[in-house]
This record gives sequence, C-alpha cells and structure tokens, in this order.
Amino acid sequence: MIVGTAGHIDHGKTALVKALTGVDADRLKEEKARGITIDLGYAYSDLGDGRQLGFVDVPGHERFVHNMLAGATGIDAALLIVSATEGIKPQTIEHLQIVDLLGLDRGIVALTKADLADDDQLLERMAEIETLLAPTSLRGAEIMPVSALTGQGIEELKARLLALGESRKGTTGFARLAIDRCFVLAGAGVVVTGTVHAGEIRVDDRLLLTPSGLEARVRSLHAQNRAAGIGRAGERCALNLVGPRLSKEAIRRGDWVVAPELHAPTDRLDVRLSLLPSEANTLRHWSPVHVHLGAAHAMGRVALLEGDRLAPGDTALAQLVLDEKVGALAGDHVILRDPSATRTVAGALVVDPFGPPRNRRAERRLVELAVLAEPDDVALRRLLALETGFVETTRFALARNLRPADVERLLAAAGGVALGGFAFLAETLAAARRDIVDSLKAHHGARPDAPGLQPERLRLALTKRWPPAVFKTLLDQEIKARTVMVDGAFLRLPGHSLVLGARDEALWHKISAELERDRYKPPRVRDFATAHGVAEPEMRKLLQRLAKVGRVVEVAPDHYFLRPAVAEMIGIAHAFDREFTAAEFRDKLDNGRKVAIQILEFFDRNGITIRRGDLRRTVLQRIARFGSPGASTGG
Ligand SMILES: Nc1nc2c(ncn2[C@@H]2O[C@H](COP(=O)(O)OP(=O)(O)O)[C@@H](O)[C@H]2O)c(=O)[nH]1
Ligand SMILES: [Mg+2]
Repeated sequence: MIVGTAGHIDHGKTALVKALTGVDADRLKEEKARGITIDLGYAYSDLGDGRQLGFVDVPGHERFVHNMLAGATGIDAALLIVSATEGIKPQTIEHLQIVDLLGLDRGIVALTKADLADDDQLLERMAEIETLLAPTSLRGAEIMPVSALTGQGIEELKARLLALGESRKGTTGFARLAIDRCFVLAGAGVVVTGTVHAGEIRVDDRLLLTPSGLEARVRSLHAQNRAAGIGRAGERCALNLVGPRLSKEAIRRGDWVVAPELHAPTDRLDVRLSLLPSEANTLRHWSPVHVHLGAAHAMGRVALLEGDRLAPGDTALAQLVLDEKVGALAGDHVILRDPSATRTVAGALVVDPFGPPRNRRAERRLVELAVLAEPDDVALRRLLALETGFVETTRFALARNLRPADVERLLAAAGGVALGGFAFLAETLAAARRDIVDSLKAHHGARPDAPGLQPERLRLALTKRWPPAVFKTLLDQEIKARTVMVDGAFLRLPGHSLVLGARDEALWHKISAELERDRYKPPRVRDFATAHGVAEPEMRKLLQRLAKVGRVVEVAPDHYFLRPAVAEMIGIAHAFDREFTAAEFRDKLDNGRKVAIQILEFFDRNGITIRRGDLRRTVLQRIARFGSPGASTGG
C-alpha cells in the first residue's frame, strides 16, 4: 500500500516520513538548502517480515500543490499531518479537500510536534481536527499525537498504517502506470517511476506511452524500491525503458505507460463534477480550469451538461474539454483548480473518458451517462436496454479497462449477444432482423418491378434508425444467413427477382450476349432494335430499366455497356499510371476513336478522369464507383 502525506508546510511531513522510514525524502539540492519540500519524495519502510509501507511525501507549500496532486492521485491512504503547535492552516484544509475529492477513505491524522505541546493543547487540537474531518471521506479517522524528535507514537503509527490494509487497485485489467518522474541513469538509460494504477508490468513487456504513442520495452524494473520481475497495481515502480524514439525529453510527468490495449489519448472527459461547498461563487458553463488527473496536468474548460451554472456544494454532469490529450479511464478521479492555480475548486469522477464533441447535452446522452456511472455489470445490462439498442463493446471495455474475457462474462450475465464490435439484447437483435426483412418485403410489394433497395435506402427505411456502422453489422449478418440477397448495388429478399416478362427476358438474353461479345464497342439501341425486330422506343425502354438495376451503364446517349465492361475500362485507364491520350486509350480498347472519346467524356463527367488539354489521368478515389476495376485489365 502507498501512503501519501498531506498537510501544511513546516508541519513536519518530511520529518515524520524520515522517522517512519529512516529516509530523508527531500532529495533536491534546493530542498535541502531551503528546508522545504518542492517536489514529491519517496521512502519505503521494510518491516522485516516481508511487509512494507511506501510513502509519497508531498510539498505543503501552496505554490507546489500541483506537485502534491501528481503524487496524491496514486495513493491508497492519506497521512494527514497537523502541527500540534500551529493547528489547522490553509493547506491542511486544501490537502484534506483533495483527499476527500479523491475519495480516499483510509487515513490517519498525525498530530506532529507533540513534544512541543501540553495535554490541554493536544486535546484542543484533536477536537478541532475531528470537526474538520466530519464532512469529509476521512471522518472518524484516528488522530495520533507523535513526535519525530522524541520518537513518541512512531511505532504505534506504523502499526496503525499497516492495519489500514492492502491497496484496492485492480490487478485484473491491462497495465497502466502514471509517470511522476523520468530521468536518465548512467549505463541503463531512461528510467520512469510512478504508481501502477492497474494490472501488472513485467520485464520485457512491450508498452506504449500515452499520449505520445511512443513504444517502450521494459528492460528491468524495481517494485517498491527492490529489483523485481513484476510490478503490480498499487505498487510504486521504476521502469528502465528502451525504445526506438525514447528519450528523457520525450517523456513528461503525467504521461502514462500502458499496455497497448489501453492507449487511447482523449481530450474530452465526461464526468460527475462536485463543486466544493467552500467556493464563494457558482461555477459557470465554459469556465477555464486546471485539470489534474493521475500525475498529469492540463488546462481545460468545463462544459456543464445540466444547466448553465453549478452552485457550491452541488454535483452535476459535465464535460471537461482539455487543451491537450491525456490518458484517462472511467473511474479516474480528477481535481480541478482555478485558472490562476491558487485554490482547489472541484473534484470529478470520470464517467466516460471519450465524451462526444456533439450532442453532449442531449437528453438521451444524459440518460446514457447516468447508466455509465453504474458498476460494470449494472451499466452493461442497462445500456443494452436503452433506446439506443446497442453497446459498442470495444469502447465499453477500453473505458473500463476490461479484458475480452471480462466482457464476455459480463455480456452473458446481462443477456447480451455480441455481433461484430457491438452487443445487443437477443430480443433487440430479433426485432432488427424482422425490421430488415419487413422493410424489404414492403418495398417489393410497393415496387415489384424494382430490383430492391440500396443499403443506405434500406437503413433509412427501417422502423429503427441505426448508425451506419451498426446497420452494416446487422445487414452483414442477414447477407451471411442468406435472408437478404445482394444484387449489384441492390438488396432484395431471396424470393424477389426483377420481373422482366417472358418477352423482355428472352430479348435480354440475346442482347446481353451481344453486349458481352463487343464489350468495348457494343451495338447501340437502334442496332438492337433493327437486329431483333423490335420498335426502337421499346428497346430503349428495356435498356433504361436494365440501367436502373445496374446491369448496364449508359455511357453515351442510346449507347449502353455492360457494367463489368465499364469497370474493366476504368481499370485499363488506371493502369496507365500516368497521363494518357485518347489515342493511347483507343489502342488499348481497339474500338475506334469516336467511341473511345465518348467513353473518356463519360469518365470525365463521372469524376473518374481529370482532363488537361489532350491528356487525362484517373482519380484514385473515384475509380471504384462502377465495381472493382482491378478485375481485368483487358486490352
Ligand atoms: N520539535 C519538533 N520539531 C519537529 C518535529 N517534526 C518536524 N519538526 C521540525 O519542523 C520543521 C519542519 O519540518 P518538515 O518535516 O520539513 O515539515 P514539512 O514542510 O511538513 O515537510 C523542521 O525544522 C523540523 O525539524 C517534531 O516532531 N518535533
Ligand atoms: Mg516537507
């Protein structure tokens, strides 16, 4: 377990840690010279029986609260230090507020410098402190008079700290460590230290830095100050990292070292935000704030999601919009300080680390956030039942640091079915399948002569409007099950086919053979009409209908090509891989100058080619419009 000190400057935090561990945590030259703690210090006390207490010693000076925060977010228990001679001071209160906002409910108060106070003074201080703790997460915490000078109460304090129990950080998820220090060790290279917030880190693990995405391999590690093969959640670790672009300069305090699965930098955190009761003013929408999360610190703004103001002591949903990306997961605690960084104003709990940029205040989003604030099992069960109808499982798992097996287990318990990257309730899925079939059936009934619906049309025709990615997953399932058939660009039910009538069907049979034979120079409408003894308008109408269902393409007036032939010709043009002339194109197709130019003009109109004088080249984004051009290079 890691214990963090808290309390006003000069109240004896560093001296107490030294009395408990034998280690002087003030390690900077400047700290020694000035006799004050500026940055975080670390000390461990081995109790001889394998048990160990780890301490993070924080600065008490108001100017270094940001450093205090970088250390405080990783701790499991608080050791609040109050000088028996001075009593409660401003940073006693601010540090306690931070402890409270971090939800730390394990802690002990050390009433230091007990050697300088008499019993009456001690009793008076204890009463004051009890009152101060009462509305906080540390209410009822033990208050112990101690002296770093005489050693009074030190052994007892150690015993009580041990009795607070183990770290509650979860070891089951993927690994994440919040970096609070980075330095170069001669002979070893880059070393980072920090608290493992989740999972386990082993020697040789391949990890990523968040937000930078730099790769890092763990060459060696220390856990709680001892060389180890593995570092677990709740332990402080030092990692010797190696990686192609890794350097001290590329790493900052506040970066995370994470398992690749957890690398997902974000700058929009949807949170439950509580404004401190001690604030004088309401918090307004879009207020600028300092945001502290893990060991990181960023500037940002508070977008209030419920109303435009938040009164002191109140709690509401908000979106923190940050100036830079950070690593964050659901359940992470955030501390907000005012724009000039002189006081702590609010605390927040991350509900969704990937807040949406749009519709963040929509009613259904607020309902969703309320559900997301629940524990994993309840949240998943209720999310599945929401009107949205689906859960993006990968996102759900990432936000909560769940492994695939955890998600599977939670899904089974919630009665959910996984499909693609989504999960649905079985009944939602059944209803969606019915919806797809019924919508196609209705369309076929209304338009028996039409080939079916294009996918986007079908999506919009459904009773329930799915986002495109979800719809695609649902549709793919139907196509695989052959309950829906794909016909060129259209979807239809298996029983439906374009009814051409016996005469037209026979005609199509003949002309398709002729279109196939002269695929790059097919006969025109008039040629077909004459050849088959059909009136020209009738032949034209038939080809127009065939064009509508995508079997043929009208490249020039009354001049139809088979759809695959068009795709092939696009492929031929694209295969030049440079600008080409109409003559070069004609030579490949061997179809005469006039037809070749008509085809190229058709390409120009459809954005497949761009013309510059006598030269043309294909436009990559558009070449797939008539099917895969790679199928044949013909010629
Ligand atoms: N008499 C007495 N002095 C103490 C005790 N603890 C700390 N001090 C002194 O108080 C001053 C501030 O202590 P320090 O640990 O640096 O305070 P910090 O700013 O809270 O870390 C130093 O001069 C210490 O020697 C104590 O238990 N008894
Ligand atoms: Mg100190």
